[in-house]
Amino acid sequence: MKIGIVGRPQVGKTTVFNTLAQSNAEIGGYTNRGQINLSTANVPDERLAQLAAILQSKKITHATIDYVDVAGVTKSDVEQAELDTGTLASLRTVDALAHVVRLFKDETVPHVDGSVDAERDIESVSLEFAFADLQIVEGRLTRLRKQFQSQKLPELQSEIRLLERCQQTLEDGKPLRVLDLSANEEKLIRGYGFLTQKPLLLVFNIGETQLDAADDILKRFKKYEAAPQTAVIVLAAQLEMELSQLEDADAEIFMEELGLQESALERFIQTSYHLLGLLTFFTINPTESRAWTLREGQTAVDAAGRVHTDFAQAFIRSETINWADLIGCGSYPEARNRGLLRSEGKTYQVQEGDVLLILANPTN
Ligand SMILES: Nc1nc2c(ncn2[C@@H]2O[C@H](COP(=O)(O)OP(=O)(O)OP(=O)(O)O)[C@@H](O)[C@H]2O)c(=O)[nH]1
Ligand SMILES: [Mg+2]
Repeated sequence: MKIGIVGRPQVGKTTVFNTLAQSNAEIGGYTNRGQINLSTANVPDERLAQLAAILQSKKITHATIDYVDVAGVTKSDVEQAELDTGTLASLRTVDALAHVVRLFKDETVPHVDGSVDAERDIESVSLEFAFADLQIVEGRLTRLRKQFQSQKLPELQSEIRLLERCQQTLEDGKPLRVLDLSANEEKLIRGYGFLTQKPLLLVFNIGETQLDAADDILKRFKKYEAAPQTAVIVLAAQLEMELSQLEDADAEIFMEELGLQESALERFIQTSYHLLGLLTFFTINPTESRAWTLREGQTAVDAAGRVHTDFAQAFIRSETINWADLIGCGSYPEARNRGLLRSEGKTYQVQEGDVLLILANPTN
């Protein structure tokens, strides 16, 4: 999974990036247009170590998330989108956008628009992205219409119709997320990587002094979740970045003092998984215990394909058990004795927390 971190200039994007990716990218200076920070981070999962203990796995491998941190989105004049092509290209490949919205107040960090106004910032970034998408739609439509004049192919016509719908939606000031697309239509436009079609996580960045009001702030901005594929979280990025740089024991003491229950990292990941409809399954053996990511609704065959491309074709069945049940039994033989180990076939929909022992018979 790849997440793009976006937002207005100087709102704390790189601070959020450092927190999530446990990274040390420079903060504070205005990021140059086109400059991109990239990092891959483990998805923390306490279940893994417990599962690894069952078969004394030599190695633990976490699921990972790739983070992309780009320069601030500034207002375009109508002629030229301010987002440069390199930034756009790297955002087009992400699975979701995390839009950092500034709520913290700090005189020493001036806001480009002169004041802190979350709703205005959300509006201007959405407009910018809608504008970037619209440019692609219009460019493509011009070419397709020309092509359609010489070749009256029905598939050209359906793509033209679909892009016209996209154009209308964007011109109405709406993101492409609102479109109800069939699987086929979805496939037709997937390659464009439209920004306003990507699931959106609004990350409200509060200051340390606003921590007590975090719940009220969350309530105030929850309304954005009424829009399709949109989720909201509130976090204190600077504080969380400092926390993430501490040793575990010190971080725990610090969190307790501040009355924080779980780190923003965990909340961010949970919300992202939920937003994207993702789940975690595990494979364990003496060599390695590993966590994997799958989409809700995907089957045991899809899981097999994630583990090894050949396994999807050669899939026979999967010995399956919920992770907590396996821990409760302490071993596979005991799980079998208690009848908790199920044999599942190709069409089985993998569930959150399943441990899969995939049986496959690759021919070569
Ligand atoms: N007081 C306070 N300052 C913060 C907070 N989060 C970020 N900052 C400060 O805001 C400034 C900008 O932070 P960055 O993380 O670099 O912001 P950015 O959005 O990546 O900035 P650009 O990449 O230039 O668009 C830095 O001086 C941070 O220390 C916060 O929660 N509270
Ligand atoms: Mg930055």
